[in-house]
Amino acid sequence: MTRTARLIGAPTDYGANRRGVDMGPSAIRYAGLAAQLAKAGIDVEDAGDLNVPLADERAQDDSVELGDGQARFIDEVEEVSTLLADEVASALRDGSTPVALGGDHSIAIGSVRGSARDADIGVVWFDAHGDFNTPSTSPSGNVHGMPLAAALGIGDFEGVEWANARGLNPENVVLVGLRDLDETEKRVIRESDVTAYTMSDIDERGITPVVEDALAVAGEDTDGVHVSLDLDWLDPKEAPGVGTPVRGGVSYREAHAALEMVATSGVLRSLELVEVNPILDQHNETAELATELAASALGKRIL
Ligand code: HAR
Ligand code: MN
Ligand code: MN
Ligand code: MN
Repeated sequence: MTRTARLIGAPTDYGANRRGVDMGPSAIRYAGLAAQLAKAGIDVEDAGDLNVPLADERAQDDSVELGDGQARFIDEVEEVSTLLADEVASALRDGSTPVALGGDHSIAIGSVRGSARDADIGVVWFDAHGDFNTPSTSPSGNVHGMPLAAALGIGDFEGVEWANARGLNPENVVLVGLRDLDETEKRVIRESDVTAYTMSDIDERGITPVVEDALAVAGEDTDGVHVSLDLDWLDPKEAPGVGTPVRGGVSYREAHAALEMVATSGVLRSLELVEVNPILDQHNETAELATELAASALGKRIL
């Protein structure tokens, strides 16, 4: 059966403090995502972009309390997450594979929640960062450093209905490629039941066994896996168009190998591509890379 991918643009920068990432969906579409997927034998539907008001029009007093901490634009993040969760859940109900296009990584709150609405899911999180801060632990107040903690209901996010993903068990959450964590964030990750693979694990064991383990852990006793691809997972030499680049990331081939394994595992339920910032990019190459990796994850075959 051919897979139908439904593209859902979430043009937001509320979770980051970098303008430009809100143009990610345009850059990724312009890079030819639909054509790439069609060429790979995947049917494509485009749901267009969510209606996201510009941050500039809301910029006054953007830091809002949540629990004991502060989170910038949290009300706007809630608004976008709620819209995205509905779109992702309805794509799944229609038998399509949702492909959310960010936007900064705060959109994952909505995509994970939507993917988990009618199912028990796992999550594989390809990222340089842990995205495990809470409003109390965040050094920046930027919600793109918090979406996993939000989905899992950790700390200030406990009981925050719009942010928590019902049916997501931390034992089915796996981070891959970590290399830049805040001190308290490290502690919270260690104390949680998630599995975390750092770049050192990839150095020691190689990308293939690490991703094989990640998919097995995420997929165990679940109905499928949400794959969240933060483009800063890759080395900045491969993916310069991101807001928070960190040296020492995975290579072009390692990234492809990982996403090809996502396809062959057969567990992919939903996908997202985040943190592409065309203003910081060189000739849209990071957006192009995002389209290629999406095609790999959705089952493109070389031969
Ligand atoms: N850990 C830092 C913070 O919470 C930086 C967050 C990094 N941004 C991302 N997330 N792109 O993956 O502020
Ligand atoms: Mn991230
Ligand atoms: Mn990141
Ligand atoms: Mn379970």
